[in-house]
Formats: sequence, structure tokens, C-alpha cells
Amino acid sequence: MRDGCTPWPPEFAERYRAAGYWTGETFGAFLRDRARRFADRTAVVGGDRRWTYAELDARADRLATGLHRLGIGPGDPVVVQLPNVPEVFEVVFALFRLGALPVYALPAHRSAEIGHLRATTEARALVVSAARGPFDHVQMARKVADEAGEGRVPHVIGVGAADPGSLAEAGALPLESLRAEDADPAALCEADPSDVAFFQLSGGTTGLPKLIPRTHDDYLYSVRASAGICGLTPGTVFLGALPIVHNFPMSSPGFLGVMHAGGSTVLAPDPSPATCLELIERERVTLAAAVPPVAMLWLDAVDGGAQAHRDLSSLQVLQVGGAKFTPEAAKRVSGTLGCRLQQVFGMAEGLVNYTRDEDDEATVIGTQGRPISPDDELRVVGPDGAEVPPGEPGELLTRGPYTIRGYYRAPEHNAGAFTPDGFYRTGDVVRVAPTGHITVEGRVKDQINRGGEKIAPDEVEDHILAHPAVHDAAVVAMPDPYLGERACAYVIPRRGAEDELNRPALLRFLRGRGLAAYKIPDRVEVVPEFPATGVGKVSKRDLRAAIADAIAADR
Ligand code: J2J
Repeated sequence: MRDGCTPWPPEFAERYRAAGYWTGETFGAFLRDRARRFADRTAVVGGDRRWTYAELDARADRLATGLHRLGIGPGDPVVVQLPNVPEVFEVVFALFRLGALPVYALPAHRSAEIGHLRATTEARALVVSAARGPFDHVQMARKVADEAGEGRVPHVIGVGAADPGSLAEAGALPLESLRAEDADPAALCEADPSDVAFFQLSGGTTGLPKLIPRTHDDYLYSVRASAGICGLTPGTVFLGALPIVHNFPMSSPGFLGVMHAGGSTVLAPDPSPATCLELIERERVTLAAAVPPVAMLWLDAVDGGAQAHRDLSSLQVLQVGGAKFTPEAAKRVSGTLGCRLQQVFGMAEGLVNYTRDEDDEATVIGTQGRPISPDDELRVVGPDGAEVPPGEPGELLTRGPYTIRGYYRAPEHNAGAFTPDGFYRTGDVVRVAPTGHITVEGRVKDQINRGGEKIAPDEVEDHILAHPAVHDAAVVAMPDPYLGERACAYVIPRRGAEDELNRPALLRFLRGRGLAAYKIPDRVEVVPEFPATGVGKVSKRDLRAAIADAIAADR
């Protein structure tokens, strides 16, 4: 495995191969095979564009050829930050065909995150949106690229420019210019299936987001198994409403599961009910994936709202995951949307759980499902690390055929995030029923789950601490009826700088540092001191309670 990664011990790798989980298929070969079997079927729909499997396959080869001529080759990381457009598929499969590694960034990420990804992976190119919009991704990427030392400056590639010719002025190459007339088979390279195929980004709990190295073998196993569990067929029409390279819409079963089955993915430019419910009706969508706040917006829009007139009869399953879906909301799905609910509890590090078709209603509403694989090993432990009695709440630890054994280039962090025998500490507090179904009860990790978007408080605190008027900062979750949680920053001003520290100034400062918008605190409380724990550390528990009380009193 690539340097900086933690391989599975050989006895586990052998077991996973012998069980038929790891088949030696690569992503490049995966698309080739689908293109042969489903050539004329629609692979992806975005706006008024529809690409068949054969067309996607040919595009991937042509772009791979152009990228090869640019000097991108086997093992080269390339940051991919794109909105939900068909080119996402073209770019990532072109990279796979070269043995190059996509590094998946979310559209919301800004220079702080993209810069970190570039530096950690030593990326050879940054592929960003050049479409006109409220934010200039090309300019940001150019700035990030120029921060790399001499000789290591990555290419900036722009996708979707209205006037590709003008991109050169902004210091970027238009994607169009990289599509070779004819594919050159010599440019293509078959990757090692047991090696890293791409990097996902972790939500993170401490410091900067960690990179998650996923192999062809492990990831394609989760994709195939997910497609089976979700009963996908060539008739599946999947609505990609969330940022499409997030682990959930990519692999649970996501667009890759849909490709495995020969179905179609319809890309929604945004997750709003107006956009998505119209697409479900028009494209006869059968499967959609949403985070809880998005699902709730759809429910409200249909339940006597502006989208009540939509014909949603094609929709068979709404998947909800990424954050806890309350039983109250879960109960509304079948009556309002006329489809089944599937709860999904997953993580980019690996383990994914689904409620199943055959589960009774109480299980679908009250649990977050059970694991994909019979070889997913779960341990539920108390604060002392010992297993709790069955059915009791505790922290979930897991290892298995598609759960990583370590983050990329993070040995110190890995020492705490994994047990010595290779279990990943999820930080989630769960209960496991005798049937194996998991209910998420809370978490022990210091993380904020803002409607499915994960925030590492520590990362935001570091940015706040860089403000000259700030003495100390603590970022905590506060309850929110719509997103579940939002972020509140408690800050102590430096003595004498009390007047300089106010919310607008701090928010401007954080935006100026290039932090993704969802990480910018929703509320700022300026205080003279923090409550302390017995050992003198700031008590985040007390801060969470204080802000929850303050919100309750405001209502
Ligand atoms: C409660 N918490 C949940 C759920 C994730 C499928 C679905 C989601 C993700 C994802 C994913 C939850 N109820 N149903 O990668 O393939 C919280 C947990 C978990 C963390 C992982 C997939 N579903 N969570 O959300 O890497 O805290 O993956 O550890 O973004 O989200 O976040 P992420």
C-alpha cells in the first residue's frame, strides 16, 4: 500500500479475499465492464445532458489521455472539487484510468481546506468549477496552487466555464482543452487493486481534517454489497441531491452502486424541494438519498407545501443518513412521500449500516440499521475500554473488510483513533439490539454534526485563536430544531481588546481565513472566562448546557 497508509494485516487481507469480498477489480475496469454490459443505457443525467455508459467510458479515456499529456500519471493525487455536474464522473474515472488518485473535496470547502488537501497529498492538479457563481473557485485554486513550493505547483483545471478561452487569464486550463481527440491506450495504466484508489475526507475531531485512503478492493466490495442490499437494478434511477463525492451519495449505495447495477444517476444542482421534487417527477426517480434536514424540507414541501402537486409515484425508497433522523420525522416518510424509508448510518472511514426491506416498521423508524458485511466486527465499550453488556450504550468500535486501519500520514492521530488490534474508534455512542440493529444515541467525540456536515471544534478554535483580540475560544454544539445542531463559539477577549471583539468582526475574520461556510460559527458569545472541569480544562459540557438554556429561554 502507498507510503503513509496502514495496510490490513496479511491474515485479514487473505480472509477478505477468500470470502470473495476483495475481488481484484479496479475502478478503471469497473467502468469498462459496465460500459460493455450497459453500453446504451443512461449512466448520468445533469441538466439537459445525458451520458450513456459507452459515452462516459469514451470520455474517461479521452480525458485520461489529455491528463497524461499534462504529466499526470500513476499514483498522482488530484484534488477534485466540483458541484453536481456530469464532469465529476468523467474526471474521476479519467483519473482512475491513469492510476491517479482523486482527493475528494466538498463544494463548500475554501482555501483553508483545499490548501490543506493540496499540501498533505502533494496534489499534482486541482480540478474546480469555473462556472459563474457567487464564489470564484478558480481564483481560490490558483492562490492555493501558488502556495506550493517551486517545482511543485499543481495545475489548475476549470470545469464548466461559460467562456473556456478566458480561463487562461485566470491561470487555469479549461477541461475542454484536455479532452484528447482520440484516446491513447498507452496513456492508460491498470492500478493495483489492493492499493489506494482515492482519498475521502474525514469529518475530523482534532485539528485539520484527516485523509481517508480507500482501496479499490475494499471500496468496491462495499459498493457491490450495498447495491445488493438496496436491491438495485438497471431500472434504478438515483437522485444525487447531496454533494455527489460525499461518501453517502457515492457509495451507500450511491452513484457507484447504481453503476454497478447499470442504473442511472440524476444529479441535482441543489437539494431544495423545488429542484429535487421536480426532478423526481420528471426523471421518474426510484431512489433518493438525503440528510435529515433535507428530508424534512421535502416532507414539509409535500405536506401541504409548495410541492404538494408533484407526482412522486416512481419513488420507492428515501434513504436518510449522515445525522440522526428523529423517529417523529421518520414516521412521516411513507405517508407523505408514498415510499419506504431506509435509514443509513455510515462513515467515510468504512462501516455502513442499513435498515433492510424485510425490517418491520418499528425497526426502520427506531434504528439506524445493521452492518453491510457478516465480517464487520463491532465492539461497544464503556469509558474504561471494556465491552458493555449487550444492549447497553457505549462507544462503537469497528473493523472489517472495508473499514480503514489508519488515516493517511497521521501516525500520532492514528495511535488514538484506532485500537492496537485495528478497531476504528467511531466516537459514536450506540446500542446494539439482539437482531444486530444499531441505534445511535449520541457521541463521545468532540464533533458538531450540523445537519450531516461535520465540524471539528478544534479546527475552528485554532482559526479563532489567530484573531489578535482573542485570548481563548471554545466551540460547542447548540441544539437546533432544523439542523439538529449548530455551532456556537465562546470567546474570551484579550485584556484591553474587549471592544474589538464582536460577532461580525470575528465572522469576517474567519471567512477571510478561507474557512468553509458551514464551519463558521452560527453564534458567538463573548465571555470573561470559561467554566472549568475538575482538572482545570474548559468544561464543554457546561458550555453546551449554558447555550442550550439560553436558546430555550429565548423561545
Ligand atoms: C446518526 N449519526 C450518523 C445516522 C452518520 C452513509 C451515510 C452517512 C455517512 C456519513 C456515510 C448517521 N445517525 N444515520 O459516510 O456512507 C454520523 C456519525 C458518523 C459520522 C460519519 C455513508 N450517519 N452519522 O455521514 O464520514 O457520527 O459519513 O460517525 O460524513 O456521521 O460522517 P461521514
